[in-house]
Amino acid sequence: MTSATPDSVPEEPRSRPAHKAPGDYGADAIQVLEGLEAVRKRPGMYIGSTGERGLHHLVYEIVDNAVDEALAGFCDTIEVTILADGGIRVFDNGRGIPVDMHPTEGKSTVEVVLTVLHAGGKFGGGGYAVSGGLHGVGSSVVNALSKRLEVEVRRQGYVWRQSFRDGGVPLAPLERGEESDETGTIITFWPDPEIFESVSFDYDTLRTRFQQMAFLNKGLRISLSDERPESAYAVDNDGEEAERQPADSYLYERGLVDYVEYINKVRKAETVNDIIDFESEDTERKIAMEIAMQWTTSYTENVYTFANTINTHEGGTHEEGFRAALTALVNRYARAQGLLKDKDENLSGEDVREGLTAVISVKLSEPQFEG
Ligand code: 0RA
Repeated sequence: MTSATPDSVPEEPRSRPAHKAPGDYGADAIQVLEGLEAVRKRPGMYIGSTGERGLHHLVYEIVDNAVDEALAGFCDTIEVTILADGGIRVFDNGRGIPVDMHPTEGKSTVEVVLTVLHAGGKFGGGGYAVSGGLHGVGSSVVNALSKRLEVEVRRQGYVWRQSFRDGGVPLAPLERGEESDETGTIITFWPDPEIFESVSFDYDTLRTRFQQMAFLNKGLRISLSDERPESAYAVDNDGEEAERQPADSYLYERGLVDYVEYINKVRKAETVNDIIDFESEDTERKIAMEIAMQWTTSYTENVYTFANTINTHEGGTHEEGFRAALTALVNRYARAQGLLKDKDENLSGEDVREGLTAVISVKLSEPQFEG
């Protein structure tokens, strides 16, 4: 292997991993499996935990890649399906993962993306890759932690397919199938029950996250449906009993404005002004921010902040900057309007934010997260 060796894949020793790899494996393939084996040995380091959160994180990793396609302007639809047998299918209508031979790895880029750790960072350079994947480790981690994974890519006039088993072992190279003039990616995976405490996805956990992602990425449709038989619920169609599978679809053309409107509606808050919103982007430094806010007659403050679509519960410089700027601005305005006299003290930050609902979203290409 040449200079393309991912930093997380140890050069030595080259011992054979515990996998039962079918066929003849050369040194490159063994190194790839060692990378994936490292993920299987310490899943927590890559996805946080092997509990509920870690399990759901697998879905977010794949969806985040699709969201990156949307942010780059090539995708407007993501469909997630919980399959009848408990697997997860993620469809997006982006460009599709590149199918050509990778220049240094000796296999298709699809296979590289799905088997080489940190592959995500090596591709699509220059664009905004700013959705919230944990450390951006991506699809290969999902493959490593799945007992089965199937990828189907529509690109360059054809449908391309490849299958993996037991933590990322390819059954065969990427195969070219029938013709197609569409583009997009479908990744279907079945989490490994030997790794996770449970492999049962919670519909509402996924639904809530996808609604939030739709608010934070205006114009992107994200749908979720549940085909598991036990999830069906009874509905009454004009006196006739019927069954329905859970399904939801989210698309917000106004993004954060829709988010603030939604929050205040759910809270049944009485609003006092039209929603204020603005956005700004520094294309050179590849940073962007968007804010929407509205005051209500309630006494509580509801300020939600996101960095690369991850809820930053513990605040950060984006939230501090917002608070300081808002307090200074309102005081300046109040003095200019004569609402505050020279002898009056400034309004405090708490005064200014009383009853405020705001959503702040920043997108950065090189985020620094703590904790
Ligand atoms: C590598 C490079 C490019 C796109 C992708 C990967 C990609 C990955 C995923 C995962 C799920 N859906 C995806 N869609 C795309 C850039 C493609 C190009 O330059 O044409």
